[in-house]
Amino acid sequence: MRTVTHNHETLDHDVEQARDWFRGRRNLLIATHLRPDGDALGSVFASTDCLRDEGIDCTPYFTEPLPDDFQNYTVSGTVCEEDIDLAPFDGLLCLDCANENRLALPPNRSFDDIALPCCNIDHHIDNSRFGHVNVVHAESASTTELLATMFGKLGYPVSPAAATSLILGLVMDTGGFRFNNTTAASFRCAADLVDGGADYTRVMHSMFFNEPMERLRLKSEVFKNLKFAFDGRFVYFSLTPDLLERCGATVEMAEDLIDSVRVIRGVEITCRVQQVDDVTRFSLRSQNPDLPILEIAHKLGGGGHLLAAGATQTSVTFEEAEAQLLDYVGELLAR
Ligand SMILES: [Mn+2]
Repeated sequence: MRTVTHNHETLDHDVEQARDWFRGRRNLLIATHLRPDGDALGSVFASTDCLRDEGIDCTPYFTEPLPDDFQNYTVSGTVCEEDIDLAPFDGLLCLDCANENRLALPPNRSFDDIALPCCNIDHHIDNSRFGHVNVVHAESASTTELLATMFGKLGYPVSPAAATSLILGLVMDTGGFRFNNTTAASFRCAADLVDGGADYTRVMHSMFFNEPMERLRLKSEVFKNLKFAFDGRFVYFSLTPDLLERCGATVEMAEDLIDSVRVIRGVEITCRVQQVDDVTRFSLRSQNPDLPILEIAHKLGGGGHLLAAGATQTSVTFEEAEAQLLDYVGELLAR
């Protein structure tokens, strides 16, 4: 299996570069993608814990309030929704973010004008390698799985709290080890993290047995209004502020609804079309490795993983978005 060997060698090389990069840093700003999910948050919190233990000051930075579900996982010194003085920092650590345009950075700052040495650690296959040092490994089910591997190779101890954050990311990006990005390495990683004191019970309870009634109401409305096409192989639904309001639900509650819909028998491709003001967000999933919906996301101007991707467009009506989507999905299914 030459590719596997090659990937391991590349990963070892990248991790060595990261080792040198961390050695030269005293004070890091840690950032992730906009609308952070469990993997993004788990990556930021675990890295903060771990790197602080290595004597590096760390400031986790977010541009928006953290989703309720994840409030209990935050670390001290987290900065949310505020401007921040960048002068003290000597490095920018970017986690779980495929390119510099998706980064949640301090207001009115672009990646270029921040101009800090940057280390980019991620598992998206289409990562643009925008850092000075890049540890990109698409075979990892989550960025936290990659971080766990990396911290192991670097010999950085992982505290129980950091292990909990790492398993949080792994659990969320694999949908509780259900999605087909789950590998033997994911299970080994999870087992090692539980050995290391990760609170798996707490993660599973807070993520899967703790649904607010408003979300279930929203789910039931979404299921009532699903649209099917191509003999049931494609299912999609729209989310509007109106619908959220009627259910008393928040945007964050709608985040993983697509994973409830993709379980329907016979469905191969799933899409959520979310409209807020002038912005339309597409979230796409495929159940079939031969139907890489990443291609559709790219056509819509977005990106992601082969079988889980998304895109954002402005100034399109739902009807236009729908027509475009049916076109692209039809082409993919016809292959
Ligand atoms: Mn991820």
